[in-house]
Amino acid sequence: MCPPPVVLTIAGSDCCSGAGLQADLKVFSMLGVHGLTAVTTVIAETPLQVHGVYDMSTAALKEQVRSLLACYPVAAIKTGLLGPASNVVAVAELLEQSRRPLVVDPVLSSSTGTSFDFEGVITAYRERLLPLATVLTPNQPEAEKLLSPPSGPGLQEEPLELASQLGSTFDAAVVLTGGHGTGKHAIDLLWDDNRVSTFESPRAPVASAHGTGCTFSSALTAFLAQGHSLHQAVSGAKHVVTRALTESYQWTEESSSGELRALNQLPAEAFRVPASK
Ligand code: PXL
Repeated sequence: MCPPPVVLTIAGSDCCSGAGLQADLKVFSMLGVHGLTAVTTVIAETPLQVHGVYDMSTAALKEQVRSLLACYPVAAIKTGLLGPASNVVAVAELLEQSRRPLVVDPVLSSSTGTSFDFEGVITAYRERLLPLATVLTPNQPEAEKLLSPPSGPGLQEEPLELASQLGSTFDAAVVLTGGHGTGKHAIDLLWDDNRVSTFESPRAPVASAHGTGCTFSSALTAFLAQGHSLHQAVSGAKHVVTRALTESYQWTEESSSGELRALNQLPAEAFRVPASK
């Protein structure tokens, strides 16, 4: 039997499995690629609350990535939540010589608003990791932070302006994801070497969405590893997230504050969508 393409996610552990490397692995296996994981940080959380953050040592992170890259024919790599700035730098050092497609999802906060923007992280992204990326997948707040001058006022640009500034600054394609907006449609914008495409879906009627960014970027990585074009891969990844949102199941918290939602808890067939033409 022909082995499937291999992908590596370098990301945090989300113990409730809606986001992080657990979400990535589920998406990878549903899309038919073999997923490897290097853990950067361990997040103790439930879909509505982050309880604690426990970083891996840089040595542990490096050893995971090094040994995996030495052993497997890795076709594409994604980074998610990396933890402290030292981890961002370590990952950049490890991937400097890599020629594989690199998807950087610059996770700077949880869906519930807990900041992961630790000291020096933005600078480490800007100076070390973003220049190595093939494609960046920030949401609007992440794009604004990555482009804001250190300690200056926050940027408030139009999506197209943000995507083109990021793309031309770091010589990468950019997918600015639109899930954080409020309009009737969730619009993702792809900027690729001055070509712009938009991908639109009706905004899913869900109260809270945990793990959409990870689901999107891991699906994108899987489709790239399978040899799809960037445009096809973005279109396919958008489809995966839309299905994940509309078909996610939920639990109701017994105690106080209402509903818990977890993404990716899907029947396998929901993920069996080929990237479109
Ligand atoms: O959804 C962003 C995210 C990414 N990665 C990990 C997380 C979270 C959200 O909390 O825990 C590991």
